[in-house]
Amino acid sequence: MFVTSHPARRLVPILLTLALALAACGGGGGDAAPDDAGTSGSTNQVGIDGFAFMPAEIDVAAGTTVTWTNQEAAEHSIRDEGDLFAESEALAEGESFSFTYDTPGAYPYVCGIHPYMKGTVTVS
Ligand SMILES: [Cu+2]
Repeated sequence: MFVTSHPARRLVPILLTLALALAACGGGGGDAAPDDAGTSGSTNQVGIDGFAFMPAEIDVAAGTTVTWTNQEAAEHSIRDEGDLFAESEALAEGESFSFTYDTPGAYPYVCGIHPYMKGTVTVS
């Protein structure tokens, strides 16, 4: 029986697609380390990963908007320990919550879902 077309040729694009898909998966599997993760600092960006705020303690100037971004699959929220703001929505992976601190002071907060997750924003 004669084969008039080359089945192998049709496979090439499929194999290329598979190879690209595998490469993409492999590249994204690692834990993405924050660019400049310190234990504290003047950043206004707080990541949430490994059931912890990173960094947990930050110092900002009055008027700074602090943004928390959940970087893991577990949902988290932000709840001020005082009555500065109401608890955020539960943040899914990749979602953020922001609050602008206008008054100097130390403002501890927790995750409303996991209250053992603690952080503090110190405003000067
Ligand atoms: Cu949490």
